[in-house]
Amino acid sequence: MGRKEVLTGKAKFGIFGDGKELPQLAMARAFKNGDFRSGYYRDQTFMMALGLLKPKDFFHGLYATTDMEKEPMSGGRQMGGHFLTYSLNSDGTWKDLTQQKNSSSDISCTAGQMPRLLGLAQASKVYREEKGMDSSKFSDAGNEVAWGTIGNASTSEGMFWETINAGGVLQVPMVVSIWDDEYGISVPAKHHTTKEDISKILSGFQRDEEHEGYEILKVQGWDYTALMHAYENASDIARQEHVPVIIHVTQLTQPQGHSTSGSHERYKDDKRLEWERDNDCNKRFKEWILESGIATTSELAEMEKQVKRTVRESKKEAWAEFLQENVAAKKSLVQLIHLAASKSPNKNFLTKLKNDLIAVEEPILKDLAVASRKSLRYLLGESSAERQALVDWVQNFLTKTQPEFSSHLYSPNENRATNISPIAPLFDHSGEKVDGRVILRDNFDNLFNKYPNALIFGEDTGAIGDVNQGLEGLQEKYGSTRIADTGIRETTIIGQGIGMALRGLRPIAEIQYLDYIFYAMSSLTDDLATLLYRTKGKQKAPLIVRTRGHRLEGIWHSGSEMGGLIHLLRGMYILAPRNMTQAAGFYNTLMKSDEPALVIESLNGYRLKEPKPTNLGEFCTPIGVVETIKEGTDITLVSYGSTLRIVEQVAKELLEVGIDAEIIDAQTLLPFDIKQDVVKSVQKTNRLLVIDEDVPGGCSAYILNEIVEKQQGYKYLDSAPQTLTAQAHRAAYGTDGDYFSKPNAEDIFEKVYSILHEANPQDYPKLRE
Ligand SMILES: Cc1ncc(C[n+]2csc(CCOP(=O)(O)OP(=O)(O)O)c2C)c(N)n1
Ligand SMILES: [Mg+2]
Repeated sequence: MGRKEVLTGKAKFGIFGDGKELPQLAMARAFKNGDFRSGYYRDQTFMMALGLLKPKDFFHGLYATTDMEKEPMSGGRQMGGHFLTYSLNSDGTWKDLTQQKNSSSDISCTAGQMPRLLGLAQASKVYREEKGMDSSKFSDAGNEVAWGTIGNASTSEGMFWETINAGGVLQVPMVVSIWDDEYGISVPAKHHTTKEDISKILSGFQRDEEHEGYEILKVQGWDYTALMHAYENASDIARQEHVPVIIHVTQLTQPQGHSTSGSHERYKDDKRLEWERDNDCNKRFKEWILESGIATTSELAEMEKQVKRTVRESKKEAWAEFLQENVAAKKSLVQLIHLAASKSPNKNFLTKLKNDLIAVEEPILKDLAVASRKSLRYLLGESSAERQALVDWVQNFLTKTQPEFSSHLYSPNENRATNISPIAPLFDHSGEKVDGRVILRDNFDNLFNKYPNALIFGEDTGAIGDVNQGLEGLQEKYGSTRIADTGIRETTIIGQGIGMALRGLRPIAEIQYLDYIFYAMSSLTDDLATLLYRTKGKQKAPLIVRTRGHRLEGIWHSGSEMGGLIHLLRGMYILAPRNMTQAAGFYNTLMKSDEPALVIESLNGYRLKEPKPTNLGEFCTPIGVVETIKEGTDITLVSYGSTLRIVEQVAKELLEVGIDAEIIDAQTLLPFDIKQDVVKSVQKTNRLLVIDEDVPGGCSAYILNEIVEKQQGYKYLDSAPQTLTAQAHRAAYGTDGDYFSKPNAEDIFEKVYSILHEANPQDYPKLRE
């Protein structure tokens, strides 16, 4: 029935759980309150079995109804077949997750659910081991299992293997079910899996007497009693022993094909089609029910009839609900256009518009937006009350409708990161200056003391206290669960963070160098950055990602690629502190908030001396606020991170030729300057140069757009606004490589000088021809 909705044009795309029903019933039976699912689009039966999804909800998902009350899985933001439960109250505070069955919100990227699964499972382990925190809403002594599901073909993805390995190392309570239908859309197993058998090739992960590892179970997907045993067994092993389990569910089918985008007859031969017909898990389940005398043929026939009726009614109701408001809105809009037409010289055009709208029997929001907005073009220059009524209608309609598609990119709640009040760092009179890394270390010490649910992990993060000693000695103090080393596996480091943050912990995931964050980019952009948005505020993962970058040398160590990050990570905060006091202040602010962020520490700043604040762990650097670090009158220079140190040096040199530059530290790249302070500087200097070490058109272009377009800086400019960036390539190695790849002091000096030369060649004669 769902497929038909796509064929008739009511829905755009449909993907369903058919062929995979029976193992999901077994999984639902073993699933307990407090447990979490991290799965994919086939799991509708599991969701329905637990009462977390109703047939009507499913149809609303197909129609993409924007009302979350009606389409509870994403309010129309995701394709249907992507599931979730609600972890948050409407004010953004946590529900008691131990009292409900939980599903993290699905994403479409195959295997993208795996890294997060690791963290969901690890949370149980942390809650079992760490006694000093209030875990009452999240865990009962770590007795929760994280249940993963994945298609057989998706086990080809690197994310799958990385997660499996990490799960074995960490020994966390996760049960990974592989729904094996021997295909991935049209591509058969021989192209996906060595030996065409995923559990066979995973067998090296099987635990034995000498080694920890996995329990690996293999079970046929139509065999209900075997499935029930497997799932009960898996649940016990994972829940009690915290040993991960893999359940390879074989011999599943995919009736009709992968999705509404095509039939499976195109790629399965007659033999396979016949096998699927004979062995579909529902068919064999039915045979087993009859053989066991659990029900009679007529009882089952009656049941099927009733189910069909329920689904048909649900479908009808959902479509009626989807249309309800639109139909009412259409009625009022038709009336308004009619009234406006009656007085207008453009009556004919407006009447045609009205009639076209009347003809749309099942209007969607777009129909209403197009007709209403177009109608105003025919009323240009008129000043009737009828026109005004239409204008008001359009405004109201857009104000009400746009948030349905655009809300919750960031938190609408009180503790949104940009709402956290700044607290200045305090200094005593000793004037003591210490290495930047000491400020970070002692600030982290304060934070781990203050927040018992905070933990940090990454490559070299634990025993040695990170590669720059910003966590020196903290593992001894807080233990190896909270200050932890991980394997070299950026994607699952982020996955650990996402999963644990979803379960109430405050993880800080460390990516050793910025240039290696790209290994984890999919989990960051697809999962973390979209989480609040795609759940319309029903789930949150306040994960802090810590990394170091800027101004280093070499293609994979320069740490400059800010443009890529700010574009892919909308939904996160991106902070580029120029020194370790600013960085520490950002961590303090973020811990008070509950939103995800990326903090890029300045790699060449760990050994630079800074005055040590006395209120460590307390002072808060504001997010979204720029800082003027030198006042000046002739030009505004905007930069961030380590490049600022060069800009500051150049500003002194510029004074020698009579140019007094104002320097502004952007500090926060996402969001940039929410108080719009830069334009105030431009009003004074009338000239603007944005300097960074990213590629041309990268982060500097974004900043320029913010100032010139959003802040309307163009009004105050007497010279063309410009950017000064690195070369278009990644940075070459060594001092010379740096000098000739990234903007250097001479580049900055000459660029500023050339802007003033152009404006006033008399006072600033040509520097070089
Ligand atoms: C990263 C990524 N690549 C490709 C796709 C397109 N795609 C969606 S489902 C699918 C096949 C998945 O097959 P399998 O994992 O066996 O699951 P099944 O649908 O058979 O249950 C593909 C290629 C995707 N969603 N994500
Ligand atoms: Mg498959």
